[in-house]
Amino acid sequence: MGSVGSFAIEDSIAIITIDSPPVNALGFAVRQTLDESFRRAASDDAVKAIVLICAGRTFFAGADISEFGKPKQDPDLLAVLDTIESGAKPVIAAIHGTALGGGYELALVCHYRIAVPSAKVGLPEVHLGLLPGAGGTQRLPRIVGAAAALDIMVSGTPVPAKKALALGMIDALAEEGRLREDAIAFARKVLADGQPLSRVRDRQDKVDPDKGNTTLFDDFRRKNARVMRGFRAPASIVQAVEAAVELPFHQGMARERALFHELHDSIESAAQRSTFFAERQTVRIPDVPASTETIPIRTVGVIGAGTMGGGIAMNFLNAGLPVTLVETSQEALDRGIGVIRRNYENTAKKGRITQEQVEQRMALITPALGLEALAQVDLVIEAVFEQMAIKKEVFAKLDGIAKPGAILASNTSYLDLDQIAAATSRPEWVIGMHFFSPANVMRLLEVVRGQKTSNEVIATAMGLAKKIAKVPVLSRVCHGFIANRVMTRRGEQANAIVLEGPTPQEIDKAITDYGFAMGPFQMMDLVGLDVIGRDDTERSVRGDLVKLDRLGQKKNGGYYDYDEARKATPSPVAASIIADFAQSKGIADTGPQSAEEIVARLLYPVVNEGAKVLEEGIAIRASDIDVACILGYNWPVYTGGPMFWADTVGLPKIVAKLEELAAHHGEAFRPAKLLKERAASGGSFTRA
Ligand code: T1G
Repeated sequence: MGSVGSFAIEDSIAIITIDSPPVNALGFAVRQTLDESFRRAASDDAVKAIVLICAGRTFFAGADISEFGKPKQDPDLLAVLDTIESGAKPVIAAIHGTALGGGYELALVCHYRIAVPSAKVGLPEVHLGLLPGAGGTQRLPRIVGAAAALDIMVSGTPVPAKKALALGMIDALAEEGRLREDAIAFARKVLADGQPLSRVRDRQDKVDPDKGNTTLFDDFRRKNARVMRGFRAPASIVQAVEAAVELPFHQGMARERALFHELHDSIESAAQRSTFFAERQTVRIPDVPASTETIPIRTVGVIGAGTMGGGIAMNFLNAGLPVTLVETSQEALDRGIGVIRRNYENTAKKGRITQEQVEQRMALITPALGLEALAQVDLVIEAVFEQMAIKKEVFAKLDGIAKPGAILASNTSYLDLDQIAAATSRPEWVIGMHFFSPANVMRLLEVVRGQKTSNEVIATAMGLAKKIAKVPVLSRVCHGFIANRVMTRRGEQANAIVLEGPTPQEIDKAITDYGFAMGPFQMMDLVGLDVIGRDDTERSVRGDLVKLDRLGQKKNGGYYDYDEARKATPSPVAASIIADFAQSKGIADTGPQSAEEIVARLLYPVVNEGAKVLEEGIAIRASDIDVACILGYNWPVYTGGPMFWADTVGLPKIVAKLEELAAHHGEAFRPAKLLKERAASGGSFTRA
């Protein structure tokens, strides 16, 4: 028996158990063990049926992503699946946890699938820039039909067991906690029934009806154009499912292999696989050992029930933690709680939570009008107006109210956390927990460590992030921390080059074609020019537009004109304001012309700022900067984020362009020392 499994026979049923923490990924040792075990079961006449089960937290969670890009080690997954599927004895896959990717594809070559109600099955390869490459694109349509298969594989969303049963993705539910016993009983029943074995690959009844139905696929592409935009894998999945419908199985498998290899070798998939691991790397802090004791957080206080405070509170309510929500007036409190309820009601209308869950979460809120209500909470998160004086006042009061051992967190997005901590007698207990709006949706949580923040408080905040479904990125104190600081460079460049010839629509198109959902001018019009430029001191195009009461989408247009349906069209008024402003500044039309040049001008300074954030020790690692930009600013994940993308562009090319820009536009473009060093040494930011 291989090193990661066990083989037992109970009354003619072979039980093959794989135990390869943390998630029974189908790495080399697991594949070897599976191959040996199934060959043994096939050759042992005492064995009449086989149960395949996993120990630990989950059934196989897929191929071992860490093996990608490394030399192949036989037996490869397809060979192992073939050994299982070509056997003459019934095989029952016993599923708990999350049978995902190659894990569920392995279940599909078994003759039957039984799962506990808490299990989920799915094919999430699309999130890695891949498609199910072990037969999933050919077998799943043969079980659920092409339409359902497209949804499952293009969304990548795991399917809960009960729904999987209804779809036919599994054949039976086991009792929670009795998976092994119920799987063995299921195997006995299969033997007793004596039905001839049927293989998923041989079924045509779910795919034949769609032969020639090109409308099904064209409609799917059209309906999903927005979410598929810029990605390669979704389009390949659609092609693979078309092959499942139109071609015999073995030809469909060949089509799947070809499409899989194209994706596997793409930069997009390398970027998305890198991001998968980068998101899990952020919790590793060199000077805060993983063994650091954390503080139990059972109750939370949120100061401010506005957009941010309400969204922050929802994260903890979703995790079942009671929240004391503090405002300065009953009217503000009622409004804030009303917004939270409406958010939950809308989620319930979409079927994502039940009405009962809405009420359960609302019942966890304790409204309060004074900070005194926070005297006993374990964690306080302040989300008041972004002004240092106000924050200092709040923290000074909190210092006199909060119990010893309470963590005092600020949601500040730019301000100096050390100054805020200094307003208290307990700076060790002060930390930044910077949520991104909408706080109940965006997965990034920037955790800001002050000079004096204790390791226990840092470890607690980083651990709490996972509990509230966030990905934490640790930052030291600087203006804007990580994501806001590096992405501010993009906004600055957009405002600069719009004076040098490129129009707002040309700049927005260049950046949306690069992969962002929205360009900087579309974003400013959406948020509101009076909001975005609220703190501006010097004259700007934005300020001139506001003076004309052009506030963006909400009023009279902004950089664009809008019709009643808020459809944007280029604005002659904005063009004239821009031209006048440029003339007043003596700026000539010397800006970047091509989309590629616009992207370089907008994003190379972001990379440069990332290098500075690294060399100043604000961020621990380059991939943390990528995670922060992908999860905080929707930087297109298939580029890997600014630092991964810079490596694919080539650091010397970026340095040369920045030097050229510095010569024309000043020192702000001068490449950071670390960037120049990496470029000169042939190094990179994110390559191992
Ligand atoms: N390969 C290698 N390591 C993996 C892994 C995988 N598939 N999945 C998880 N890990 C590691 C992860 O890096 C972390 O390591 C630890 O396990 C716990 O993960 C041929 C080609 C299963 C739902 O995409 O969705 O099959 O940081 O922190 O929140 O068609 O992990 O502790 O050292 O995420 O409880 C398809 C990816 C692969 C599933 C558990 N499968 N994994 O979530 O724990 S491609 C996937 C997940 C494929 C075939 C194709 C989640 C999880 P460390 P975690 P979790």
